Amino acid sequence: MLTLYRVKLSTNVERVSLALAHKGLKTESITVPYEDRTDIVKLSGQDLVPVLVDDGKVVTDSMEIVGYLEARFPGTPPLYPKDPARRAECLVFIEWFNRVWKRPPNDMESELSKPEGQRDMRRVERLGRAMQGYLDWFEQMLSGREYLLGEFSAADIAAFPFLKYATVHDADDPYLFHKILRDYQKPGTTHPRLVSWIARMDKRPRA
Ligand SMILES: N[C@@H](CCC(=O)N[C@@H](CS)C(=O)NCC(=O)O)C(=O)O
Repeated sequence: MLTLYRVKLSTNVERVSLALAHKGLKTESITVPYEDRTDIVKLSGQDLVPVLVDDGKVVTDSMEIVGYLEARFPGTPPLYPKDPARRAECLVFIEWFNRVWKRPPNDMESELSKPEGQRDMRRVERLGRAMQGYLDWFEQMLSGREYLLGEFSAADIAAFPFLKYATVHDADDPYLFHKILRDYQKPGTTHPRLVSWIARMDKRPRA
C-alpha cells in the first residue's frame, strides 16, 4: 500500500504524482496543511513534502522517491533509460536541475523575502536573467524531440513542475516561489518547442 503525503500546489509533490500515474500505481493521498508539518516530522524526521510511505517504509525527497519507485516496481512503465550511458545522462540532468538550475529561483526567494529596502535588486535582476537564459537551453534540448531526453523520462518529471510556470499557473496561487517562476520565465517567439512541451506534459495524468 502506497501513501503520498502532500501539500497543495507543491512542485516537488507534482514530480512524484506524475511518476506514480505513469507507473499506474494505486496510491492513497494525504494532504497536510502548508503551515503545520507536525505529522510529516513525526513520520519522517524532517518537515518537507513529498513523503512516500510504502508498507511502512518511509521515503523522502521527490527524485529519491521517483528513483525508489523505479527500483521497487520493475514491471511498471520505466522512467529511466535502460541503456547505461543514457541513464547516466538522465541522472546528470536531474542533478544539474536540482543543484544548478534551482539556485537562482531559490536565491531570489531568499532575497525577496527580506524587508523592502534591504533587498539587493541588482542581484534579483541578475538571477532573473539566469532563469530566463536557461529557457533557451530547454528549447534547444527539445530540437527534434518530444521530451527533454527523447523519450518521456524522469528528466521531464524533474523539470516540468518548475518550468510549467512559464505558461501555466493558478490565478489564486499565493506562493512567492511560484510568482518568481512565473515572472522570470517568459517564453518568447523563440521558444515554441518549450511551450508545446509544457502543454504536452500538462496533459499527462497525475496521481
Ligand atoms: N529536495 C526536496 C525539497 C522538498 C520541498 O522543498 N518541498 C516543499 C514543497 S514543494 C516544502 O515542503 N516546503 C516547506 C517549507 O519549506 O517549509 C524534494 O525534492 O522533495
